Amino acid sequence: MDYVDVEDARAQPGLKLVLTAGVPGPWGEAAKGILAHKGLDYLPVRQDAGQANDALRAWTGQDSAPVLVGDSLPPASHWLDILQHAERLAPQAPLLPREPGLRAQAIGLCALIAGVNGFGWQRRLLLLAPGMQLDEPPAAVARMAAKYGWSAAAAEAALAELQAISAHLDAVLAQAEEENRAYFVGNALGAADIYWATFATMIDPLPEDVCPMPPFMRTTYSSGGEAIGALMTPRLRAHRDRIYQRHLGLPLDF
Ligand SMILES: N[C@@H](CCC(=O)N[C@@H](CS)C(=O)NCC(=O)O)C(=O)O
Repeated sequence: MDYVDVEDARAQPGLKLVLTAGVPGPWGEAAKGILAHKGLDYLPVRQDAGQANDALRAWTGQDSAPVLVGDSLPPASHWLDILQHAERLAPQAPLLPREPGLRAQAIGLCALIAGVNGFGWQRRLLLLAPGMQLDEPPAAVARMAAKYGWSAAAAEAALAELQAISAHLDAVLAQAEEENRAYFVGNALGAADIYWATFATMIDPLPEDVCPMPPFMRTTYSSGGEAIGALMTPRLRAHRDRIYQRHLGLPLDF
C-alpha cells in the first residue's frame, strides 16, 4: 500500500485514512475492512507505530492510528466513531442492524473486541510486557505502554480478561450456529464479524502467503503458548477464516 505523509495528505480533498504503515494493525485492518465493504475509497496516510507522530497530532489531536478524515468530518480516531461515520457515509451497505436492540448487541460485541479494556487492548498489555520488563524498555515500547494503560498489574490481569471475552464470543457464535446463522448478529456480515476477523491476528496470525507481516510482528503475535492458543477456539478460528474468505479478501495489503 502506498502511504502519503500527513503533511501532503492534509491538503488533499476527499476521504483519508491514517494507518500504521507496513503492518496489519488490527484497528487499522478493521477500518479498512469497513470502508472496503462500503465501497468507500480513501487516501492511505502514514502513521509510524510507537513514534511521536507530531504532524498527526497537530492534524488530528492525537497520535494513534487509524483516523478517518473527510472533508466535512471531524477527524475520527475512535473505532466506534469510524464505524458510525462509515455507516452514515455509505448507509446502503450497513454493518450495524437498524433495530436498536440488535444494534446495541452488535456495538457491545465490537466494544468487547476493539474497545478500551477489550480483546485487542488486553492482548497488547501482554505483548508489551517483555519489553517493559527490561531494565531499559525501548522508547517505542515505553511510549505505547504509557499510552495504552500498561502496568505490571494490568498485564497480570490481562489473560483472565482475554479468556472471558473469548468464551463469550465463542458462546455467541455457538448460539448463532444453532439458529443456522453464520454471523455474530443477524444473518449478514456485520461490524463484529470484521472486528473479530482482524483482531484474531493478535493471537493467531494468518499464514505468511496471505499476510506477509514483518517477522518480529509474527513472532510477537504468535507468542504466549497454550493459554493464548486456547483463546482461538475452533469455532472462533473457523469464523475468522470464513469472514476473510467470503468478505474481506486475501492477501492483505498493508
Ligand atoms: N484510538 C483507537 C485505538 C487505536 C489504537 O489502539 N491504535 C494502535 C494500534 S496497536 C496504534 O496506533 N498503535 C501505534 C501507536 O500508538 O503508535 C480507538 O479507540 O479506537
